Amino acid sequence: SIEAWFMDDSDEDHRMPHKLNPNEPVSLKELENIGVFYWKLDADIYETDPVLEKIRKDRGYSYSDIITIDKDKLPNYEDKLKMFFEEHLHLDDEIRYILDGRAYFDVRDREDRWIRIAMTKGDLITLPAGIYHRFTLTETNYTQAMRLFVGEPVWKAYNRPADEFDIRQKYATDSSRAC
Ligand code: KMT
Ligand code: NI
Repeated sequence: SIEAWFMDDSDEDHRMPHKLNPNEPVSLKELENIGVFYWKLDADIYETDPVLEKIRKDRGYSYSDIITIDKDKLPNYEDKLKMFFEEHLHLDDEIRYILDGRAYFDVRDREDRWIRIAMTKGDLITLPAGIYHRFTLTETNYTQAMRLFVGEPVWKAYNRPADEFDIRQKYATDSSRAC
């Protein structure tokens, strides 16, 4: 299953785990309560996987591409990673499927604490529109991820503060989620 935890306050290298001491794990249920959903798939067969096909069909994820985040392969690697690690939100869900390597997605909980989600090969995650989050590589400095989207992709990120958007208000007040 997925591993997630509350982060410490240290400013040291953000590619380190940043667990509290003692560790305070966050369960899948707690992630669901803030609108984050997760599947474990077989990334070795992503091109023909019927389970992935079904998720895509059920949820309307018509668009996909693959991003390789590697110093030698990604144009403007440093700038992009810097952007990804700025706390931001999107007006649509962020859907990522890790095909190789490792990554951290950090999301804010209701009390504005950072939760770090450790993603490895085969992990598919959806972050709801309007949630504040950020992304970083781990100490292994490499990942390859499928980016999914409903319809034409919109990559625009709004750095915090971005509370004026309806989708942010909707996310923040959504009563379908537990308190
Ligand atoms: C985002 O908006 O946070 C990202 O696209 C993260 C990098 S994609 C693996
Ligand atoms: Ni994002």
